[in-house]
Amino acid sequence: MAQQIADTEEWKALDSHFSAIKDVHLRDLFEGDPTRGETMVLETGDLYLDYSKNRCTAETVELLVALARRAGVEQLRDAMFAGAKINITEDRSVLHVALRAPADERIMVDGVDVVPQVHRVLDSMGDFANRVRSGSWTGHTGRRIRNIVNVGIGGSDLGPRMATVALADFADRSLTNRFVSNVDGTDFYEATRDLDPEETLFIIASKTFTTLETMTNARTARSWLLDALVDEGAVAKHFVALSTNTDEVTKFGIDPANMFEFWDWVGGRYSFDSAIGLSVMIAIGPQRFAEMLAGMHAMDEHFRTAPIEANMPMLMGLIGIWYNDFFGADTVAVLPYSQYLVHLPAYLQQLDMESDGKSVTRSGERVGYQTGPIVWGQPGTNGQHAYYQLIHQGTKLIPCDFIGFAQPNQVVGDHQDLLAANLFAQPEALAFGKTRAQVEAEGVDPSQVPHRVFEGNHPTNTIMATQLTPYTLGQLVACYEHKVFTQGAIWNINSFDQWGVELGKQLAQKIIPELQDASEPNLAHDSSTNALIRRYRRQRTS
Ligand code: G6Q
Repeated sequence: MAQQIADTEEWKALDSHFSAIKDVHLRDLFEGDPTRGETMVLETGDLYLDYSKNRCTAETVELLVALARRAGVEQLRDAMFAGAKINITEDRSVLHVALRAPADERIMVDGVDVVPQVHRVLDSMGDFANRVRSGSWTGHTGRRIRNIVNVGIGGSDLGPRMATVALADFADRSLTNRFVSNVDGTDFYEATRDLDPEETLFIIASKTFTTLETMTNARTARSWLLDALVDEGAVAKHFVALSTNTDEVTKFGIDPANMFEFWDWVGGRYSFDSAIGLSVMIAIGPQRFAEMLAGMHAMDEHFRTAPIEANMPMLMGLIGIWYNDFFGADTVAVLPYSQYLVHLPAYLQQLDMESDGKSVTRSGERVGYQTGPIVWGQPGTNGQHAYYQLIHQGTKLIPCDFIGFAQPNQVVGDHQDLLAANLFAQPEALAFGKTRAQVEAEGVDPSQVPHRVFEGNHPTNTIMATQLTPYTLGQLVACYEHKVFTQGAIWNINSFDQWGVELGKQLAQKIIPELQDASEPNLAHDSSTNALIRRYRRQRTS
């Protein structure tokens, strides 16, 4: 078996450092170095990262940086930017960074510069978005389009959904945006029940154009439209496709002229800045979309050029590894103090868990260490009145990323200061806690004391920007993309495939006829699955 990262000197050095530091309290770290709140910070573009409330010293960071060097993170990063086929199990380049490259850059895939293709598609998306926004693109009956329904799932849903809501303050409010992803028919029903077909545009977003859920919803959308408009010719004015698969788009009945293309070197969960972002572009306009791409590109440049210890995504990745692999933390909470970022945790959940939820190395050996964490979260302050209890006083170690902004998008009374006060209070409480002596000094009944003690020493990052804008959202998303990359590179796994989603899909295909056949099927599953199918068949028809 080849040497794994956990067998290296660098990993072992971290292991012994962990034994020395694991019980050191953040209170002591701050007491020992009262300036760490000002020095353990990084700033790039409009993002400020305070990583001082982590259970790390300068030595920890040094050892983590050495680990990154040993793992060849910089080399793999450079290979990605150079268009090398680092997605080895699918033999593909990984070039979401090309989607936000300025027009004068050159990025080669198989001897072809892909940057002009990217800008050609961005231009045609821009034309189309402007036509919809201005009302010059009308529906079949000449009415203006007012409703945009994105039909897609996974990477073709979560990114556009997250960004459309995140940037609502920059959107044309006369347009309604809806998202349909689930094959549960109620998702389609609820998204369309109050819409007028004459004013509705469906964007069918599917890289492969074969995904069961999306194709089922797309066919339902087609029937929904034609039930009202009757004429098949209406499809051309009410359906566009975002895909890499022209043949399947044509077979579905969408004119390839209404297809916005992307490429196999864009992974689904890395695609909302490609044609998959058309719904976002229609909402906020091409100019704002370009600002988002500029924010992503700025972070790409930072990731590509900054030394590891001053590289925000790399450092966040390394700190994550410190908790995941040495402290044994299983999860990471992402807690945006912005209601507009309500879908960010779900978006990051796919980005991280589908990328780094792997258990074999790039050469196929079982890993001897923990890989990707469970990612979860919701906007603060809501979570404070729900699950923060466990983060503060439970038995599990949950590193948290707090994300917030200095200026609100909408000034509403003094809400912003209340929001920000909570954003600063929670990491403070998590880090420093409340000692037994402090609780006792409050004159609390002795039997109550243990219940009111906060042990503290819960690690957090705080990420701040001036305001939530397309640019800062772009920076933030690219930062997390590269954080996930960094971790995958250290664990020596392929962050860019997702074979783990295949088995369930295959089994579902086998089960569909077993649910629908008129005659009792001959079931050959395990006894549990067989019994569930039989019960479903009985209940479905009774
Ligand atoms: C993302 C995954 C997955 C994918 C969906 C939708 O990285 O590959 O979430 O985006 O399965 O696939 P299509 O876009 O092909 O419909």
